[in-house]
Amino acid sequence: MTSSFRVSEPVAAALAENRPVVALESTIISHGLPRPRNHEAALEFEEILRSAGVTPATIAVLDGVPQIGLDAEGVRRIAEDELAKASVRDLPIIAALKVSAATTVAATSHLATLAGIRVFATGGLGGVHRGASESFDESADIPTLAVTPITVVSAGVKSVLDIGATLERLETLSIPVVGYGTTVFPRFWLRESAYSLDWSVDTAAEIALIMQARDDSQLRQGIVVANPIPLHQQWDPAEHDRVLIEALAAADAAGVTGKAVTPFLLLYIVEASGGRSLEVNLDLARNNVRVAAEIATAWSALRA
Ligand code: PSU
Ligand code: MN
Repeated sequence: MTSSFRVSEPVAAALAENRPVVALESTIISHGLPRPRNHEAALEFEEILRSAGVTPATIAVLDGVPQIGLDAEGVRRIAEDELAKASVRDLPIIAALKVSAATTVAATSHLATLAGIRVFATGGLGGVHRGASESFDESADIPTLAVTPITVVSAGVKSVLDIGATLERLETLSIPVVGYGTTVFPRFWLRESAYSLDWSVDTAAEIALIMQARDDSQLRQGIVVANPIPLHQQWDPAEHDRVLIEALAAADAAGVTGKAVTPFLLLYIVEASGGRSLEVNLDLARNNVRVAAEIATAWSALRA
């Protein structure tokens, strides 16, 4: 069997030696953050991991080949080039046609799992969009996590989504959701939503134990770690509510559909908030990367 993906030298060495590795996605860089901050962010997320003794594995598809771990030129490409946005269903097509693409949470989870990586940090998960009972717009992130054994650290889902419906889908698909230092599901820019969680832990060691128990029970599902932004860093709720209503109306008026919806909303909100939502987005993502580093370190220690 020939390998359908390429694992970078540092990532391969870390995995072989049971040293901690954290996967990072590229859609947040290519389609979720404005330039040039996206390039700085991609480098910074990797640096946060390295300084915690964790090997970063930023994942993207370059010229048809899935890359598990990027070099400096690869990071530059996901930040500066016009890349496609690839979810799982796009992977065979972009591989065959030798296209370059940024990977969503779903595609990143799939590729990281193929490479043997167990922990992944992102900003927010994709979920069920508002009006999904009409549009059927549910991110492939959710069903992919039902069949992909990765632990993904996110600040919940963006408040642009239908949070209640997203949590119902996670329940239906039997995907464990654990609050990290919280009993309330976070909504990305804001620490809390109206939805409480059944389970909460305070340490990375407990998440590692949950991962081990998951393996022991031979479940196929991944684990969602809901890591809220610290209160002092969250977005002002009143401004958030105002901009959100405006953004949803703008998406509706522009008639955006399909995979363009999430990038449209995110970039609209950055502009309509005068950049404030961007700072909050970066803070919550850094915070997720730090927690993922702790979890990957605890996982390596547990297996040692
Ligand atoms: N949430 C963010 N920023 C992002 C995304 C989600 O805060 O950039 C990206 C992730 O890559 C996620 C994708 O997997 O959007 C979901 O897109 P869709 O809703 O089209 O499935
Ligand atoms: Mn969608």
